[in-house]
Amino acid sequence: MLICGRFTFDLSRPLIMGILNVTPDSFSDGGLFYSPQQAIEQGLRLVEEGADILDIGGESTRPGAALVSEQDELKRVLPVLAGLADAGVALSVDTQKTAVMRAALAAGADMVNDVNALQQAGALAALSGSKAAVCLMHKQGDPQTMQQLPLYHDVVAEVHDFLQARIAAALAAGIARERIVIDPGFGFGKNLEHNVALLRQLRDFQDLGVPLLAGLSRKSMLGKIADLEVQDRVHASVAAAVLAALRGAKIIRVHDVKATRDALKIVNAIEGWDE
Ligand code: 7PJ
Repeated sequence: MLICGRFTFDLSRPLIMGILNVTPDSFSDGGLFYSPQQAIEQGLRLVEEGADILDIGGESTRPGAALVSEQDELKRVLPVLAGLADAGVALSVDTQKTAVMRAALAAGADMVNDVNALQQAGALAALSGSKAAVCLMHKQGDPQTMQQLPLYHDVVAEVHDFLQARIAAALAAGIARERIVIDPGFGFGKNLEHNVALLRQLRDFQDLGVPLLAGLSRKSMLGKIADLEVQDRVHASVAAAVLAALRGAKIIRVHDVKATRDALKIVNAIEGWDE
């Protein structure tokens, strides 16, 4: 079960989180700028296509991305939250900033997706007093430099232990276990070998006792394996989503909601998961 603000999900089938970027530099949207109004329209399309959750991001976290000020991030995210409040799906805000978390939760966000796993000062406290879900993601280094030389002794063990420690920190801050989601953070300070090991061994994270989110959509590991440019990675992304679902992922974060939904309907039918 996952408590996610206004929603409670039973997780009897994997959920689809549709990516909604309100940024000028999100790599896999090919440099498209989504204004808040365009993002709201795109969000409604993703709901039509079968998204269960929309992940609204006003700060690109891709490798090498520019930093965004708190004011700019709020100017991007808050109108989209308001515009999609009645869309019938859970609304997640993708941010690392405590102040943005506080403002988004006050504006009704159902979830906070933090690639920094609530490590910024005040972030744990910002979440503790709400009913919102939180995604705690692993990364090594900062988006500006993280792909320069990712180094692990045992990537699966190290990511596992980091997530275990962040779950403990969240629980200690008063965030109920039923609100916590974890994510190994594909591509965040990981080379191809690291990413392959994490997806291959995704089941090793199930012992942490909270739902797992997987974000593989259009990522460079898929391009490297199948020799594909970013705009041609839809089929590879769907394959990765299916693999993640079969290894226990309960939330799949994707750009291509319709394609992923179609594929997961087949998975759900064969695995006997609820539709
Ligand atoms: C992820 C994310 C991910 C979570 C991004 C992109 C890069 N949040 N935000 N997991 N990736 N939780 O979408 O390709 O993998 S931004």
